[in-house]
Amino acid sequence: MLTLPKQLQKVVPPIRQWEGPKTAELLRSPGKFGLGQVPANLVPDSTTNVVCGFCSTGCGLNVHLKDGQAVSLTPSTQYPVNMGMACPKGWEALTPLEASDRATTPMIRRKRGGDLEAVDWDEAMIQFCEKLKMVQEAHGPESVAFLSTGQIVTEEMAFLGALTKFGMGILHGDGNTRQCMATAVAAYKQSFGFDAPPYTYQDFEESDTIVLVGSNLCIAHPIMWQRIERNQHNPEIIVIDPRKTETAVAATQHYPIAPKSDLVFFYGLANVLISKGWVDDSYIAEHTNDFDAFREHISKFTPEMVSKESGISEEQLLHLAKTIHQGKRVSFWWTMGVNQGHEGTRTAQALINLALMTGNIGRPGTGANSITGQCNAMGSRLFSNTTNLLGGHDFANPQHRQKVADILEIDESCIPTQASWAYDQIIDGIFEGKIKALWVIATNGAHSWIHQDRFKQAMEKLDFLVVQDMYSMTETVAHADLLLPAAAWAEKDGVFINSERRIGPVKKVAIAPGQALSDFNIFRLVARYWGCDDMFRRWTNPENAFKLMASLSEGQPCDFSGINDYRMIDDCGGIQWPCPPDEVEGLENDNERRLFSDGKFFHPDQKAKFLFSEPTPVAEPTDDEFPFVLLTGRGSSAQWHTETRTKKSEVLRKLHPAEIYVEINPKDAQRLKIEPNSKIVVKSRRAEVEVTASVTPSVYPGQLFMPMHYAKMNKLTMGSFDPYSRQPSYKFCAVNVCL
Ligand SMILES: Nc1nc2c(c(=O)[nH]1)N[C@H]1C(S)=C(S)[C@@H](COP(=O)(O)OP(=O)(O)OC[C@H]3O[C@@H](n4cnc5c(=O)[nH]c(N)nc54)[C@H](O)[C@@H]3O)O[C@H]1N2
Ligand SMILES: Nc1nc2c(c(=O)[nH]1)N[C@H]1C(S)=C(S)[C@@H](COP(=O)(O)OP(=O)(O)OC[C@H]3O[C@@H](n4cnc5c(=O)[nH]c(N)nc54)[C@H](O)[C@@H]3O)O[C@H]1N2
Ligand code: SF4
Ligand SMILES: [Mo]
Repeated sequence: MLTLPKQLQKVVPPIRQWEGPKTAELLRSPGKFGLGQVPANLVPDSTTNVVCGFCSTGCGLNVHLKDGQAVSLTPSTQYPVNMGMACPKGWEALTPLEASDRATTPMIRRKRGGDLEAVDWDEAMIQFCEKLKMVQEAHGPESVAFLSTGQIVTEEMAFLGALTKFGMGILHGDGNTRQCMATAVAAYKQSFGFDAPPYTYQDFEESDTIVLVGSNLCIAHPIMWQRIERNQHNPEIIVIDPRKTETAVAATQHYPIAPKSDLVFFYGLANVLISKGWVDDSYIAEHTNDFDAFREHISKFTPEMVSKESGISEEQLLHLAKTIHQGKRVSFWWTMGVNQGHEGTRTAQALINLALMTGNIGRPGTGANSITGQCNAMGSRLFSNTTNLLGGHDFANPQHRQKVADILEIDESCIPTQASWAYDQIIDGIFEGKIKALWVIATNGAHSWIHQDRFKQAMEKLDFLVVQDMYSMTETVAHADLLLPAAAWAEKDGVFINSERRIGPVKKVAIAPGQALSDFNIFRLVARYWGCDDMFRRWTNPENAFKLMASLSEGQPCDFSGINDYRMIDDCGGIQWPCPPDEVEGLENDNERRLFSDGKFFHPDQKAKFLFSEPTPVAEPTDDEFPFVLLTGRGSSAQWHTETRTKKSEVLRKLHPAEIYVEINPKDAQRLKIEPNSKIVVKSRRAEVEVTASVTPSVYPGQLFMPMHYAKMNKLTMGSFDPYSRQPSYKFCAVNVCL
């Protein structure tokens, strides 16, 4: 907790309190912040479509209302994403709202080790502003940071980013999207000139050759997998994953490559394609740069060498190359097996290169397609105001700053001229004493960040930690000095942007418990108490904020300024960007958008770039002491991340093991005399964790797999980062097992 030196108290700027009646009363009165209000704009006894609040698939769910409140839901048959389907999480999406550990009032921990005590919003806001201003005053603008999320609505992300950076003078903020999508962002920006996943889900159905790399679609994106199941072209489904995952079992070809041998493998694959002449020369010549240098670079990745590194035989490599060559519509898809790697950006680009050189981009059923994770990761990529200036702009570009300032009617000098530190740099900054206060919004880093014990130490080092969450008992809340209670998905309005760039509706169909407020309204309160609310006078509600965002997007590759209001999004079944005003006509009947059909990319010369590097070794190779590679990831379609939400559903709890477990190959188990379902210890250089042994051939000898959903998992993982994206390498560290 922060104790303020006497002399400093004088210099802290006064906190501007709410004018007129006390905040709590204002919050309760209808039409202001809407606490406890019956949801507006909906017919009381009707059905309305909202987008699911878990994964990036963005399924449409029909919420059935009684007296204006949600009573149940069914998957929407009309929504173009899911066509009547939903996974178990979607069906259970309303259950977590009812949990008994919902955060219902702001809470303060007055002394370290003490309990959180309920306070009203007035006191919470005064404490929040006083403490953060004190820290800033004493230690400068770098000393306060925020960590946010891919799971709040886009309007909230934009508000948070603008409030902190333009209004509060905070320099550094990042999100859990660093753990997740940063690699894809860096790869696309460098290769295409803008962060632009090019596909539409229809491509799953149109493709005749589907290459899934480090992606366990059946578990992580079950409804995307259903879209593949609807494919009428008898497609080859190729899975490249060290594990025999549920998706690998369902595929027509599985290449169990050695963990983190992807870069070498794909360079080798490119080499085979080139040496056989299986490339599209005219596409390369017309639409790309630097192919010759790329060809030169990969010439040393001979089948023999690649086979040795990846464990995939030369014949198999040739067979894969041939399958890609024979495909008329080949699509490449990747997720965390690529993004969460020490050379993830170049690996993603190795896939982009394959699509470019075979001309498999811009046509139905093709593409170099990064699948996102969280419901609104794509919203955060454009509007979190962390690595990009709002709307995919550049902090360092004076014209961009001026444009944003003009649209928001703020002074250009309020906008920082550089992007923020990345997540890991913020954590390091805490250890270096540069960051003293942290505001965490809708992410649970004390469970999900790498090298967990170190993360928790960092939280304890802070002078002041604010956590804004819908629950009062998460691993991160356990360290908080102040808890701000947030309304959840379905208790607020806004939009999510799904993996295929579709902007879809989120609606207030339920009332948040107690004093909990939507994140949007918490940001309004903060602006007011901080004294910068004049700057945000136009951010009166999410829809008005949406209109500002639409203006900010104008002229950008993500231009959606043709969308006038929420109703239009609803009427069209969601709208994919880009959607400038001249592309609005006929949208209701033809709502599929794919990028690059004209072969024009977003670099100034409109060409895509071939990018490549020398492969590099992993940070922590296996050795005699730690002979196993630990892989981590999603465990079941019923579990969501740190399980704050999904564990609240009795139905979902029945669909996965209750206790932490590790998957180990039968040969290893036999050798080490490990009985199925016995307790064993997994040990890394960071920690030891007791787990249940799940003996299964889905992991290969020498490898282990642990799902990320159990609290202790990330005690084992280590911090190593892709140099371009600074995304952590969650999927490789050296461990051992003992009885
Ligand atoms: N049920 C459920 N669904 C989810 C989520 C959830 O928590 N639960 N989370 C969502 C989010 S945020 C995300 S980011 C996505 C993640 O979706 P995915 O990326 O599909 O899921 P993961 O299980 O993390 O990782 C995918 C695969 O990468 C493989 N892999 C590990 N190392 C390597 C390697 O070196 N090379 C290759 N080629 N593959 C490797 C793993 O074996 C694993 O099967 O899922 C989303 N969907
Ligand atoms: N070992 C390992 N670790 C991993 C991964 C892995 O593959 N392996 N994957 C990584 C990936 S890809 C990701 S995306 C991260 C996810 O990591 P986290 O973001 O830490 O996981 P969540 O459980 O989704 O945390 C979201 C938090 O926000 C709260 N919340 C939900 N809705 C709202 C809301 O509307 N407002 C507010 N204020 N709070 C809300 C939830 O209660 C929860 O505490 O984990 C990463 N960690
Ligand atoms: S697939 Fe994703 S978006 Fe669809 S219902 Fe399941 S969790 Fe929700
Ligand atoms: Mo993620």
